[in-house]
This record gives sequence, structure tokens and C-alpha cells, in this order.
Amino acid sequence: MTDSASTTKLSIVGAGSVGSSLAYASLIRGSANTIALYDVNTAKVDAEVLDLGHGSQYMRESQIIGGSDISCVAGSDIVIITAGARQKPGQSRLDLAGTNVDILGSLMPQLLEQAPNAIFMLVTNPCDVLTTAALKISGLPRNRVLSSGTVLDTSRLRWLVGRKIGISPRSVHAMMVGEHGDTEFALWSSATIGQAPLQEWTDESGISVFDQAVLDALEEEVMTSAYKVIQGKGATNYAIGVAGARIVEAILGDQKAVLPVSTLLNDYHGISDIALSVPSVVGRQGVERTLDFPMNEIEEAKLHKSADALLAVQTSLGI
Ligand code: 6V0
Repeated sequence: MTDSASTTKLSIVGAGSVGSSLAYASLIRGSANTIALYDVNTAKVDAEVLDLGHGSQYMRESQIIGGSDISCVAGSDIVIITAGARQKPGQSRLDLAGTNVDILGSLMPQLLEQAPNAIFMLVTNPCDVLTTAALKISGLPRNRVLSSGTVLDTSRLRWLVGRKIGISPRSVHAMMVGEHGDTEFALWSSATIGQAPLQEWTDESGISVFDQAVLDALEEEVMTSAYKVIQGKGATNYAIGVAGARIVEAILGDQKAVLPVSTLLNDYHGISDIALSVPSVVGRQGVERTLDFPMNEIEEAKLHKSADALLAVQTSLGI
């Protein structure tokens, strides 16, 4: 159960692969007391709510409610938006922008009416562009609208690095940042394993493990992970489910956790009016602070490349 002693309500909009997995992960982890699942597809959402409810005995003390009446999200502390089109094999996340911005345009005012005090988290892709769009549509302050951004990609990176050297992903301190998409990148220069700089890590014979070719391959593998999963099973759902639940806990528990969520930047390394992921402090107010971090020249250039890619999409959509 969340650290917060008070009653907490999480609403999830969209009961597809991602929304229902997010609800499942949140129920098992006890991320909120009440979890509401909303979707326009009545048969689908009713079935998901039933199926999740049937497992209640084996979950934490959270209750699942929901349906196709949007009033089920009323009074939420957090609203996570997963509604919208998803990538088909070969499609990039940015290819979804027009359709999903249109869906958001009709959803956001209705959600705000039901949950005027909520923190809003975008998961629908392209989640960075949708974060900027949601802020423009709602007029909310920047801290209250965020996206899961590269929290998922960071989890993928830590798993891959940990697996390579036989160390727990929890002891790998490395982050993916930038766009949740094709221009994302790893912050290798500040990455550590335990306290040891990642780039100085050696195997038991004293041979360096992470040369540039290995770093590039790992970064590429993270970046193409979603394509690989989508190719095989049509959607990614479990990892985003637990990653989303983790962010919910940081917010509802006022944890001040450092996570690479996506947030609208304001003169961050010269970048403004674009949402992308940088290490940020996440607590009850949403994104409470973005953290500056050491970057080498290559990383600085990659950050700006990511911002440029997102700006091009925003401009083409008039956001
Ligand atoms: P899905 O399984 O097709 O589910 C989408 C759901 O949205 C469907 O059940 C629809 O009925 C519902 N929906 C559509 N319009 C509305 C509306 N106006 N109101 C309420 N519900 C609506 O897609 P899936 O769950 O696989 O993916 C959802 C989105 O998440 C896509 O845009 C993905 O690209 C994105 N992902 C984002 C990730 C991230 O890390 N940010 C990770 C995985 C997927």
C-alpha cells in the first residue's frame, strides 16, 4: 500500500493492453486504494474490471471500479491516459501523433471536469508530444502534467546492463533520457554500478567490459526494444504497467523519487516549451523539480537532437 495514510484514487483511461496491465500492476502493488478503469468500449472495460475484481482476494487491499461512464474517474488524485492508437509493426511513436492529439483534445476537458485536482500522466504515444498538448489544452501548471517518458526505457537499460555483468538491475544507476522514442539516449558518462563508474567496470580478469561498441549496442537495443516486442506480440504492456505503477507510488507517497519522467522544460540546457525526459524529482505535486546533471559534449548534442525531433512534430501539429 502507498505510504500515504489518506484514501487515494488512481484512474486509468483506456482499458487496452497498457491500461489493463497498469491496473493489474497497481492492484498487485497496492499503488492506490481505489483504481478506476475507464474506456469508451463498454464490453471491453466491463470485462477487464470483472477479471481484475475476480483476483481481489490475492491482491493488496485496493478496489477496482470502472466502466464506460466517465464519471467513474471523479475525484481522482492521478489520472493516467493510455487511450488512443498504438504502433503497428514498423510504425514509429511519432507516427501516432495526429490521431492521438485529436483524441486527447476531446478527452482532456472531460477528465478535468471530473478530476479537477488530479495529476495527469500521459502514457499514450508519442507521450512527450501529448504532454505538451495536454498542458496547452488544460492550462494546468507544468508540474501537474507529466509523462512516463523514459522510465520504462531506463528499466530496460538497467536490465540489459545488469544481465550482461551478472549484477542486479537495482544496482545499475544509469538512465535513458530525451524523447521516449527513436532519439532517446543513455547518460553513460554519469552511470555507475554500485559506486563504480560504469565505463571503468572490468570483468574478473580485469578486462574492460563497456567499450564504445558495447555502449552503442546496449543503447540501440533499448531503443529498438519496443519494436521487437510489438513485432512478436502486437503490443508492449507488462513493463509499462509496472513502470507506471512505480511513478504513481512516487506521487501518492510523496516520495521525492528521482525518475526520468517527461515534463515541459523551461530553459533546460537552453531547451524550452518541449516535453522530454530528464532526471526529475517526483512527489505529491507531480514533477517538483528537474535536475541538472553532468553531460559530456556528445550527450549534450543528443539532448538537443531529441528536442529538435520533438519540436518538428509539435510544429507540424500546431502545438
Ligand atoms: P489498445 O490495446 O488499442 O488500447 C487503447 C484503448 O483506448 C482501447 O481500449 C480503446 O477503446 C481506448 N480508447 C480510445 N479512445 C478512447 C477515448 N476517447 N476514451 C477512452 N478510451 C479510449 O492500445 P495499447 O493499450 O496497446 O496502447 C495504448 C497507448 O499506449 C498507445 O498509444 C501506445 O503506443 C502507448 N504505449 C506507451 C508506452 C510508453 O512507455 N509511454 C508503452 C507502451 C504503449
